[in-house]
Amino acid sequence: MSIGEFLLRRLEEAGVGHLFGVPGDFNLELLQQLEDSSRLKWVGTCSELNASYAADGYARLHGMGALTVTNAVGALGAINGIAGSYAEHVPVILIAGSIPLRSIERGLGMHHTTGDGTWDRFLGAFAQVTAAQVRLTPNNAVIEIDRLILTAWREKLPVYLELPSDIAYLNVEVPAAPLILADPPCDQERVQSCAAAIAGRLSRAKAPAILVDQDVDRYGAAPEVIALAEKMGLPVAVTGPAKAVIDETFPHFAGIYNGKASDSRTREAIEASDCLLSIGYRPIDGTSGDFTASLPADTIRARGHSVDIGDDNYQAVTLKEVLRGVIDAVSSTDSGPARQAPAAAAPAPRRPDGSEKLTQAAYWEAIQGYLRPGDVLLTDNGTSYAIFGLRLPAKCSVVASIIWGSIGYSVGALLGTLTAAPQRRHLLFIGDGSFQETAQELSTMLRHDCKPVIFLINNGGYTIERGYLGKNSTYNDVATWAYADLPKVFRPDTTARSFVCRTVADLEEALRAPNDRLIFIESVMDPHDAPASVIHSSNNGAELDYGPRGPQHRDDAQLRPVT
Ligand SMILES: Cc1ncc(C[n+]2csc(CCOP(=O)(O)OP(=O)(O)O)c2C)c(N)n1
Ligand SMILES: [Mg+2]
Repeated sequence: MSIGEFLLRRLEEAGVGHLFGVPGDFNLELLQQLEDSSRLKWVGTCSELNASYAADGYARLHGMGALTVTNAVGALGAINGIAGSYAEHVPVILIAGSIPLRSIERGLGMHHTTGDGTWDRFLGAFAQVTAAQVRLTPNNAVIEIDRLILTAWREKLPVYLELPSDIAYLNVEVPAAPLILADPPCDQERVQSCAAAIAGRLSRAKAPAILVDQDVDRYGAAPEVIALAEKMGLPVAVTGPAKAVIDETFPHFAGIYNGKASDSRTREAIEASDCLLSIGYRPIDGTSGDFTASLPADTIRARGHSVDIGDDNYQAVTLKEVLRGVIDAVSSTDSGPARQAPAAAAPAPRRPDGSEKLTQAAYWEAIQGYLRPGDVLLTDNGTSYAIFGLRLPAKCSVVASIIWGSIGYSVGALLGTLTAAPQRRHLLFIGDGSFQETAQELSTMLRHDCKPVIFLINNGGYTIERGYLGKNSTYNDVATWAYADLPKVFRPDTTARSFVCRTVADLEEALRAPNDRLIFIESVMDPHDAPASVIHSSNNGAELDYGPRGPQHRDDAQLRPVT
């Protein structure tokens, strides 16, 4: 089989049904093989950055994603998104069609290189932000393709493959057996003693609890966490990046833990626990309430492939197997209702008069009412972070880049989630500033007749940043676009429904539109209107970022909470 065909076959066997990306002379031969074989579906994007975001969004719902780009100019366009996948633990396969081996062996300078006879710079760049990198050759292709795909899947991290353009059509001997995505078997003694140690500690504790970070989703362990919590009646809190990983309608769901910024009951459940099972917890500013988090001394730290309990470190164990062992080892606590009441829901509704100017408060209240079970919610950085304060119906998913936090991510990611799960309803919450980074990918959604609902907040700029610094500064302003006209620009024969909402009544009308086509809802709001949680977080961020002598203390330098 040819090397290119084998690569496509392996991707297909790994469950990857779509390939995102942008063509170039160095990957056209692989794209021709894709077209000839019809193994994967091609989804061309407007930019490599957006392709990297799309593959990431796709992987979050589908388990793995892939993109192909051309040498260097394409690959470096995608590197921001790939680094984001690395930070957010998302398995993405980046295939860079690269310069022919002939050029490398003969030292021929080529376009899309730095022109100085070097070839390894981009492998070096990607070594910083991927779990594995390789330049394929006819000698290594069979082994390395499997190694990289398996590494991405096992580590939940991106990988980078260079496919030189002159080898894709060469035939090599390939295995007949399909690629099986599986972890190496655990060491059974280690799994059993680890599970017994966790079960013993949880059972002896008076107030045991579980803290879930996003790896629980990546390793597919949410059903086990829920089963354990149910059996023992344990409260389960999540970090922001893990919002919706535990169904928020689950009776033992205890809210979002974020140090001092948490609801008091959530904080109590975690910090006053005498045995906390924390799973994949990564303390950064946004998951630790700006480093005010204080986990109990007796915290068990479980990860994808290892567990720390007191002095013991368990290796050769996988999260799901450990949790299954714990579930079997603990006895059922007939606790009846949840020990820990779930954290507070969204603020009590206030009935605004329909003709009132739209405010952030009224907006998020209306959005809360719009949500349905099973929705996929995407959010970008900005005041749209308010979705973290909403109470989600059953079976919803949240896709956001909280740790990496690259604005514009959510537009590309939306293309990916729509491609991965077309049967679900997808809602994007984004600000004008973030949207301007990657807006053109809307055209790909229209091209493929996708039907998301896009909620865009037009507040003239970077409101979340105004809470750090520059409350009235022009550097926080953006150009005014006719956002709601864009569907027409990107697809002249579009049937998308577009709305511009300035009042509560406008928004209510837009929300009544049926979901039978793309809906674009632009909501115009005041640049100084922001949810209190977002303003607090920005104000705290400024203290961390600039220190006590920073410019944020000047008069009127910062958007502050309304008192
Ligand atoms: C790629 C990138 N560039 C810049 C930033 C810094 N940044 C974070 S949020 C933000 C503003 C977002 O503004 P908008 O999307 O309009 O949201 P709003 O707060 O106005 O609702 C900026 C510039 C970033 N996170 N990522
Ligand atoms: Mg804005």
